[in-house]
Amino acid sequence: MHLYDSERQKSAPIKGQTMRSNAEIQSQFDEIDTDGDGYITADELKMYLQQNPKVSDANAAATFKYADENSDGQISFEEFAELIRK
Ligand SMILES: [Ca+2]
Ligand SMILES: [Ca+2]
Repeated sequence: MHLYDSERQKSAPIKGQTMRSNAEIQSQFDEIDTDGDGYITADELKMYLQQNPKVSDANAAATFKYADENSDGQISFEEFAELIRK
């Protein structure tokens, strides 16, 4: 799962799966939330996205801004789930 790719390719959901279970979303959330505090920070998202070296800092920052709907500087599980389901 690549957040940045999925955002760019909205019209082509990965393997046709538009719905994911909460358990799948939770496990991915936990993978990104490396310090386990229940929120994804810009740094955590960037580290995760840049496992793919093609993702630039600007792209990571744009993805974070897009996901952080209430602009409090962190992505809650609810915001993350929204992002995945879009
Ligand atoms: Ca965290
Ligand atoms: Ca937020």
